[in-house]
Amino acid sequence: MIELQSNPVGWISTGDASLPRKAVLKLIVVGDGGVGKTTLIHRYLTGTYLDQRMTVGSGFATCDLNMEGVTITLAIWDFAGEERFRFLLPTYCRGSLGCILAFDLTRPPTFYHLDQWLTLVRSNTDDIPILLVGNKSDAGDKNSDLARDYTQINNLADYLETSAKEGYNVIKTFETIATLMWTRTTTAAPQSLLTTAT
Ligand SMILES: Nc1nc2c(ncn2[C@@H]2O[C@H](COP(=O)(O)OP(=O)(O)OP(=O)(O)O)[C@@H](O)[C@H]2O)c(=O)[nH]1
Ligand SMILES: [Mg+2]
Repeated sequence: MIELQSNPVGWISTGDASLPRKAVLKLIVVGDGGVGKTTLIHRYLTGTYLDQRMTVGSGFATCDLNMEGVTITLAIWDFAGEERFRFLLPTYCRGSLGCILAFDLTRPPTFYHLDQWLTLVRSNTDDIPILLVGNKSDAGDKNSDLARDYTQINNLADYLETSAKEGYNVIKTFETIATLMWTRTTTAAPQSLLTTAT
């Protein structure tokens, strides 16, 4: 359904004047330091694994997706997980339409810190879909039951286990959240959140 385009091809006409021809959807990626957020994004955008250094402040990347015949730009904001950057989060959340909330399957404390992240995201966004991701499935124990319970109790969109190292479920993760964001945007969000290219 969604096609990653490494070279954006400009306009795709939908034939429906009511739909924007190009939209920018802001996605935030949050979770404790070292859970693999930057590695996941890098894997998704390049298809390769690269050992990452700690993010300082935030990182930013975009890619174009084709959603129901409309080209959308996914603007991916990669937030540094280290505690000392936490004060930046409210600003960083502004205008976001979706969130990947990640923890590390090899480090249980990163799971127990999810509440803090959720509170921060929810108090600075407007009821956006949040996808829970347990990363490093190549190295950690599966934590499905606990994480699925957490997903349900906290009304999160879904839970996926990933390996940025091996590429497991990485494309699915970004496709899932992008689809949720697109659906939410076209059905509920104010049109002002869509940037129509001219
Ligand atoms: N085994 C394994 N290691 C991973 C995986 N994903 C990331 N890593 C490693 O985990 C370490 C941290 O990854 P980062 O992507 O820098 O983590 P981050 O969440 O962006 O961390 P901050 O920028 O500090 O918030 C790196 O050494 C990665 O190579 C994975 O799926 N499996
Ligand atoms: Mg990082």
